[in-house]
Amino acid sequence: MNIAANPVVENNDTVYLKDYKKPTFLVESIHLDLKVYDDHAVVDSTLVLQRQTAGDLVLLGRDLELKSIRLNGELLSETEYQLDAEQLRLSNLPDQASIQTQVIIHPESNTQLEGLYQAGNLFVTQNEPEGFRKITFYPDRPDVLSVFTTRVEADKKYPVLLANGNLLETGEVDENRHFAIWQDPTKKPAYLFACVIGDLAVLKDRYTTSEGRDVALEIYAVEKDIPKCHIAMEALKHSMRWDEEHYGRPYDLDNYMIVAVSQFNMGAMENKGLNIFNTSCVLADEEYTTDAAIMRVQSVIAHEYFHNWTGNRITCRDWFQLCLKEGLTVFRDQSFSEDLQSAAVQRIDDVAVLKAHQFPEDAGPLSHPPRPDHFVEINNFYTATVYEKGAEINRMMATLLGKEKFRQGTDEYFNRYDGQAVTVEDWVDALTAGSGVDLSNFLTWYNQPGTPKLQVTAEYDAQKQSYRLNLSQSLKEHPKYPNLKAVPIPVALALFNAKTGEQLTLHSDALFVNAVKDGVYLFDQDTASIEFSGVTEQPVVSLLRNFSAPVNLEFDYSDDELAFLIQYETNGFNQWQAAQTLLERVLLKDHSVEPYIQALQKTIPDLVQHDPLLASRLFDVPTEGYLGSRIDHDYQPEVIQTKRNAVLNTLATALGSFWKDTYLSLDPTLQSEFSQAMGERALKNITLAMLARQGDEHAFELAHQQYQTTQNMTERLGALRVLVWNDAPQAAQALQDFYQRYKDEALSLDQWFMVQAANPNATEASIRALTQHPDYDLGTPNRIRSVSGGLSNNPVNAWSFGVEHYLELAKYLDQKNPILGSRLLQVLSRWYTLAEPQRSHVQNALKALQPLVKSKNVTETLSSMLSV
Ligand code: B3K
Ligand code: ZN
Repeated sequence: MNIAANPVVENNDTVYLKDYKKPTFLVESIHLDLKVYDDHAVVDSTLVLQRQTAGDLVLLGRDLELKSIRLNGELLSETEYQLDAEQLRLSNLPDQASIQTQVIIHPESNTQLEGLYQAGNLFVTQNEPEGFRKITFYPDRPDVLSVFTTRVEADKKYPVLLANGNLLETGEVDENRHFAIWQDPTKKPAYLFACVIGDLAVLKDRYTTSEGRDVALEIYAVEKDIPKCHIAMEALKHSMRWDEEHYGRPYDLDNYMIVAVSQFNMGAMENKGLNIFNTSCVLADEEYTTDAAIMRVQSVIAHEYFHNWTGNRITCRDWFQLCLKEGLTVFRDQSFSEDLQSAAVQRIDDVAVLKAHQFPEDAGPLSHPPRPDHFVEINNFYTATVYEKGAEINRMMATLLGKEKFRQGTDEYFNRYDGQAVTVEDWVDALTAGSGVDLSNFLTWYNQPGTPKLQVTAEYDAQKQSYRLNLSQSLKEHPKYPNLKAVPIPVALALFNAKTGEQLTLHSDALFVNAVKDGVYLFDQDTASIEFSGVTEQPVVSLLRNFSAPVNLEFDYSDDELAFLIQYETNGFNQWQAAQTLLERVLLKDHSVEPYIQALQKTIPDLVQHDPLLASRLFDVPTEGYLGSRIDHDYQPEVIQTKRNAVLNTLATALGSFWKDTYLSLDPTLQSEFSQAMGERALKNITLAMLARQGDEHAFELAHQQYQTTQNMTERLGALRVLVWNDAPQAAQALQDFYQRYKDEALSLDQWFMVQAANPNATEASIRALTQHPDYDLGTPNRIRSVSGGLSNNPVNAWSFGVEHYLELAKYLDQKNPILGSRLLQVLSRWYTLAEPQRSHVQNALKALQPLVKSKNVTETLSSMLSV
C-alpha cells in the first residue's frame, strides 16, 4: 500500500498539537442551572473568570439558542460580542469578569447522544470530549478546571436529580416541579461534568477508604434491573481496594454514583463521582448476560473508577494527550482483571483484541501515533491505538521497571501533578524521576505510527556452548512521519531444554548495550545481539513472553518447536501464542495441522482438569477476520473461510471421542470458583460445536437439552448458536423460545439479534429481516451494534451484502449519530486489501458516499479510508 498516493486533505478544520496555546481565561467557578421541560431545557450559567494570558475570551457553543448574555451583571447587546455556529467571542475584557448566559437546548430531540440528551424516560449527559459546549457557552477544553455548582430542576415525575459532588439542597419549586443543588469541591474540566434526571431505582452500599473516609456507593438503574447490579457493586468495592493497595490511591469524595442507561455511544464515562454507564457494562447476571459480559462489566467498572486518579484528578492538557489517561487506565484495568481471574487468560484475551483491532488499524489508512499530532474530529481518535497500544506502552515501562520502581514512578506522578492538566512528557518525566531509570526514549512509541517488526535469528555453537540471538527492528515507511526511529522493546525470553522441556537458567553476555535482566532484554537499537554461554545443547527459545512488547515477531521456529512450546512453556500466554502462530501457518501457508493436534493431545487432558479456562483458549482457531487482517493483497474471504472450515473439520475428526467424552464430563455447576466454572462453560460450548461438526447424531439433541435445562446465559447462548448456525431442526423453535423469554430484557435480546446476524449462513434477506424487526431500533447503539457486529463476524458476508448495510448505516447516522456512524464505517477500512472485482466495488461505493455525508466524524474517516 502506498499511503502517499492520495494524501488526506487537511483542511481548515484540522487542529494541530504544535498550535497548542494556553487558554486566555481560567474559570474560577461555574454555577449552572438546568431546567428541563418536555420540549426544551433552559440553561443559565454564571462563570467567574480570571485572565491568564492576553487575548479575547472564547466561549465554545454548538446548537445553543442564546437568549441573553451579561458581563458583570450588565446585559450585552449583539454588537458587543461576536457569535457564530461554534463560538462566542468577547474582546477587551477586564482581567476579572463574570459572564452570565441563558440558552435554550433540546435534549428531547438530541439523537447524537452527546451533550444533554433524553434516553427514554431519562435525561443524561455525555460531555467527553466536546459535549459540554452543547449545554452552555464555555471554554470547553480540558486545561480549564473549575468548581462546579449545579442546580437541576425538573418535573416531579422524575424523582432522581443528580449531578457531581455533594448534595447541598433539595426542594420544591411548585406543585409539579422540584430541584436539587449539587456542588463538586474538586476542580475539574467540563468534560467530566454530568447530570442525570429520571425515574430510577438504586442499589446502595458503603465503602471505607484506607484513610477512613466513609463513602456512600450508589448504582442507579430501572427497578427491574437492580438485582443485576450486585456484581458491579462488588467490582466497584474491589477496585477501590485494589487502587489503594497497588497505587496507594484512595477515593476522595463522600459518594460515588453510577447510572445505567440503555442508549449510550460507548461503554461508560468517568464523570467525577457520577459515572454514566451503558447498561451493557453495569448489568451482570448469569441468567441474562454471558460470562464475557460479566468479565467486561467488572473491567469497565474498574476502568472508570481508576480514571478518578488517572484522568480526573490528573487530567489531559489537550485532547492530543488522550492516551495519557486512556492508555494508563486501560493498563490499570487490565492488571486488575489479571488479578481477578487467570492472569494468563486475561493477557491472552487482551492481546487477542490488540492483534485483531489495533494491529490492522496501525497497518492501514487509519494508522496514527498513540498521541496523534493532528485531527479534524477528536471523537474519531478514541481508537484501539490510543487505548490498547497506549496501554501496551505503559505495560512495557512497568515490565522494565519491575513492581517497586514502577510504583515509585507512579507515586512521583501523583505527587507532582495532582490537580493539574498534563502531557505525555510529564508522565514519562515523573516515571523517570521517581524510578531513577531514564525512560525518555519511550516517548518515541507515543509519537510514531505503525507496528514495529522484530526480526530475530538464532545461532547455536555446540563447541563454544553458546547460543546467540541476533535482533533487528524496523517500521514500515510512512509519508507523514519520515524520521521513524528505533523504539525500546523489552523482550522477555526463556530457553528450554529441547529434550526434557525444562527451563534453563539464563547467563547472558550482551555484546552491545544491555544484558538480560530478570528474563527481560531491552532492545533499543536498530540491531543487536545477545549471547548465552554454558548452553550445553541446542535449546528452544521462547520470545516475547507474556507479549512483552506490541510488535510483530518474526522468528524462524520449526513447527515442532512451536508444538514443543504449546506443551512445555510455563508462560500460559506464550503457550497460546505458539498455538496461534502454528495455526496461522496452517491456515495461511498450508502447513500441516498434525503438530498442533499432537501437542493438544499431550497437553489438553491434564489442562482440562486443572485449568479449563486456559484449556479453552488453546482451542482458539484464529478467526476469519483476524486471518484476513494478515493479508495485504488479493484477499479473498471465501478462500479463508474454506480453509478454516477444513481445519476445524480435521480437528473435529482427529480428536475423535475426546469431544463427546469431555462434553459429558463437564459440570460447571459443581465449580465454586467463577473462573473455573467459566472455563468449563467455555469448554462445553466448544466441545458441543465440535460434536455438531463431527455430525454426531446426538449433537443437536444435546444442544437442545443444554438450551432448555440451563439457567446460565453462556450455556443457553452456546447451545442456541450450535442449533442456529447448523440449521438444526430445533433452531426455529429455540429462537422463538429465546425471543419469548427475553423480549423485555434488552441486553439478552441483543444477543438474539447477534446470534442470527453472526450466522455464517446469514443472507442479505435474513439481515434485512433483522433490521426490519419491530425490536430493531436505530436510536439504540447497542441494538445497531448487535446486528452490525454480528455480521462482521463473517467476512464473507460482511464484504458482500454487508457492504451495503454498513454504507446505509453510515449515511443515516451521519446526521443522527455521527460518532457511531464513523465508528461503524471503519469495519470497511481494509477494503483496499480485497481481490478484484470486490476491491473496486467497495472503493466505488465508498467514493459514492463521500458527497452524501456532512459530519466531520464520517467525512474525516471516509477521507482517511480512501487515502490509500
Ligand atoms: N472516557 C470515555 C470515553 C469517551 C468517548 C467519547 N467519544 C470512556 C472511557 O474511556 O472510560
Ligand atoms: Zn477510559
